[in-house]
Amino acid sequence: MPGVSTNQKLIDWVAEWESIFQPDAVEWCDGSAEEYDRYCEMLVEGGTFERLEDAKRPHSYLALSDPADVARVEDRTFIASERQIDAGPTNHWRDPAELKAEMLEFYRGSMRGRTMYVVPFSMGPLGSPIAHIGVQLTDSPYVAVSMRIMTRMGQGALDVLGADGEFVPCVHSVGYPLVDADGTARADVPWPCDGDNKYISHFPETREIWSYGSGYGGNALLGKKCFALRIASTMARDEGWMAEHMLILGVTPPDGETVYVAAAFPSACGKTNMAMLIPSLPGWKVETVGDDIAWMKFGEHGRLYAINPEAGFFGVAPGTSDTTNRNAMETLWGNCIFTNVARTDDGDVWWEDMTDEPPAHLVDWRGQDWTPASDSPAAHPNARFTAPASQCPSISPVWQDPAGVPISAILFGGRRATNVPLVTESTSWQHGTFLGSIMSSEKTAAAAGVVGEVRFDPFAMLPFMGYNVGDYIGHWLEIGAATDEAKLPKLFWVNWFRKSDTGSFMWPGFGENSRVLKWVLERVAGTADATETPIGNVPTPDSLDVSGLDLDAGTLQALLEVDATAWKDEVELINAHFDSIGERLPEAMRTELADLERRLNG
Ligand code: O2Y
Ligand code: MN
Repeated sequence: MPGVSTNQKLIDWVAEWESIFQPDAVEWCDGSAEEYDRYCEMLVEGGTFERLEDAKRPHSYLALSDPADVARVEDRTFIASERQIDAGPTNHWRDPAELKAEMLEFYRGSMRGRTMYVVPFSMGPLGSPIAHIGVQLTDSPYVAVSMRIMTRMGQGALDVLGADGEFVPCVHSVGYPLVDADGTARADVPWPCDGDNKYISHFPETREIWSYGSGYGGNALLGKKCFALRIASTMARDEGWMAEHMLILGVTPPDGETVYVAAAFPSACGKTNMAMLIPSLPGWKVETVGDDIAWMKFGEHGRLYAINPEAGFFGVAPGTSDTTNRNAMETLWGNCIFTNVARTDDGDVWWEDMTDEPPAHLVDWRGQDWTPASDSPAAHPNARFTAPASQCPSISPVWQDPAGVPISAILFGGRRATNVPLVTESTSWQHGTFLGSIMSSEKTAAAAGVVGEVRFDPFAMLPFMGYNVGDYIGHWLEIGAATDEAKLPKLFWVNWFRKSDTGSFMWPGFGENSRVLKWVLERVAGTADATETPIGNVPTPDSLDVSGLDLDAGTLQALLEVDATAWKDEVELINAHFDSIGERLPEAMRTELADLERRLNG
């Protein structure tokens, strides 16, 4: 029903793909509550959704995926640029024309017997100058309803697009036609996909996304990783802004002004917990603007303003509890979609560590009976909740402000048992860019100061850069050169995971991380002391507020220590990491490394 849009480019594009996919019907999604309920009901009837008990989890659904379709597939994620060097050493490169020809073989007729949904969406508040519009074609109503939670989906996005607006075209098919080329029909399944035959393809030069074969998460909800990070990072490079894998917080000291902080964390570093942090420090307030992605553009007076381009949370369920993340648990009271968690006998959901004691009986994520004696987890480790951000008790009052929030500090995190202090302030934007480029996690637990296998994940963007990692680091330097250094956010490196010689975590983490935020804000304000070290400035023991914490002076010293001997080994690792980035690594990063080495040598 093209009457809902006057955008001829969009109408022609939809018609072109209709002839390729050959669906039985085309539906333009308006994003209404009535439409959402109708699609959910259809998903219940088709066996994809089970409605949870309204008394327990109102207006919520459980989906169990095909066991072959449970996570993002990095080895099937492609960056298709004309030249391989533009995708760089960290992406799977494909020739765009070849990849399109290969995928078209699968796309042709892949929606036979199905409906093609036209899903218009805005990444970011409708009409925000920082937001952008996308349109996803999909044969998955599960994707359509998930996109309504995760984005501003429907007629509002078409209205912003207008007759002449630009959109990022995203095409998606689960790759399970119900009628074959000969006209033979087959029955649908609860979670259609195409086994291991998956393609998550990005064409950064033409700003297109083509996804095939998966219905899960980042593979299928194309606004998230595909658009808001891989394609947007390319748009940002070309247009002078930033698309980053960062949460956004508003932090308010007692009787103080709110300061906005963005933070990049690789997976398994407690990013969602940090995004919804409940501060332990009396009188402090932490509010959530975003939990995963930040788009930042220069606003008035040369400062960076950030929006959360998403409207919902697609969080990992296992491990989420009232102890680890009470705000997330409260967000999930209702209006949610749960995927691959377990179902309780009274029609609610459960996952590992949600409660101290597991229920005596569950139906697990594979649809099998489960008891605490079972030898596999009840929920898949990558089981997810899809929840409206508006339901989060800590949601910031300005999270939908079209102007965004001014960012004063950016944190780079990682999971390091050794070497990396609790918090380190960079000495300049260039030095901070260097710290972001060496973000890393240790794979194996370290004992007695032995470094485990270190995996670098620059800016927590390794799987999400739409172009060459060296150019990406170069873009950070260009952003730094685009305004006065004083107007840029201050850059910090944080590590909640440093271990003692006996192998236990030295920092309590969770709400206590507000103490680190306090020091960060005080450094931004110029009121806290710091000690210079070869890697940057760390708190003086007195400047970090550890009042009321059971933390002895020796542990505090160990948390902040920079061991020059150990760091010389680290320099070797960084050297190898930089070698792997190759010819596009900005010279300034080699300079920073040489300067670090010189400082370590005293
Ligand atoms: O497995 C997936 O498809 C989800 S990946 C994801 C989801 C929400 C936030 N972050 C991520 C990620 O991989 O960084
Ligand atoms: Mn993420």
